[in-house]
Amino acid sequence: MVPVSFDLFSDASTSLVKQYLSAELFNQLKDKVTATGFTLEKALQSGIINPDSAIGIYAGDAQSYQCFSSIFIPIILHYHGVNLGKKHSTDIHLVDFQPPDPEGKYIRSSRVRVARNISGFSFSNHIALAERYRLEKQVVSVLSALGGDLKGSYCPFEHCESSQFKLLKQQQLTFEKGDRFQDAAGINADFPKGRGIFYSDDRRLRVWLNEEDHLRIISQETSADLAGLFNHLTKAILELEKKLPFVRDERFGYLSSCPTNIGTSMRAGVHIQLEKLGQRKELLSSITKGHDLQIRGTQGEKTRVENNVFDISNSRRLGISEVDIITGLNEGLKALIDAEEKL
Ligand code: DAR
Repeated sequence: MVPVSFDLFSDASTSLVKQYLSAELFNQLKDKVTATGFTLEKALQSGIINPDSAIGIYAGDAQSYQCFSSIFIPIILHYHGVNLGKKHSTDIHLVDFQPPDPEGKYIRSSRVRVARNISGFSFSNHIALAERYRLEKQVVSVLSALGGDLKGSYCPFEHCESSQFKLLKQQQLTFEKGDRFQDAAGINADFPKGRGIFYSDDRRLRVWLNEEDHLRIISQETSADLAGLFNHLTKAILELEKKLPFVRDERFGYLSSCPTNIGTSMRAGVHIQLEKLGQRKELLSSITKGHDLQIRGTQGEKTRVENNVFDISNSRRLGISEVDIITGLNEGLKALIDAEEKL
């Protein structure tokens, strides 16, 4: 661990935590410790080691958001652009709207995911190995009881045949060791121990266990049937919520290790090929921004766009409901497809 003192960020650092962590705030927080032993020093590791971090801080448990609230709140206000006086409301129910690209002319795949953490356990960047095994056992017993079209199987990485792991990777069902930001935060500790992937028999539902958060519950398919995908995920979330106590805060919604993923913790997006709009970046950007959508590279966060295939997803997660996210994405995609066809 990199020892911290006030002048802890390099001049090259562009992170929000550097912007908001004043000397007095640092001195006020540096000796605080949460019940699980999480400290400011641990929270800042990734942002110190990676000056190009956008945020630069992770929570190690639910209590971090209270214990270090004087640094988390300004970052949350800046990133999510919300008024914290309002409670975050959850609205997650079945929806019914037409797909934005019924013939699949543009949309190559659709994906909706939520992050969830289980009460009583440290987050992925701070959890001890024994605790991670206990968490894995508790969650897998609930996943294994899923029935109907959610029924599936769990593959623990450390006992997964390399041939099976290769197959899961080919089917893009699994996840790899975390990137350098996650690594510096502690998310890769003891990898791959206590990690694994659950997938339903029809492969539409996947649950990553102990990646950046305890659970990443994902519904994914190659069609553009956003409503069907969202409804499938909603069923899974509501089923799991009956037996797993998800960490949720009145103001911040569902809590996650990275403050960018709180609130709904939902990212709903598509891979969409826009040959013409791809040559009109300012038009593409104005339409996405106008619909609260963000553009990522083809392989996701911090990657580049290949062959005009854009990863387009919701930019808001907090102060908006799950249903508003998916209907907003649908409206935004219709506007993009309309613009593409007009060019
Ligand atoms: N790389 C970290 C986190 C950014 C948000 N993405 C997540 N959580 N995967 C940063 O501070 O840039």
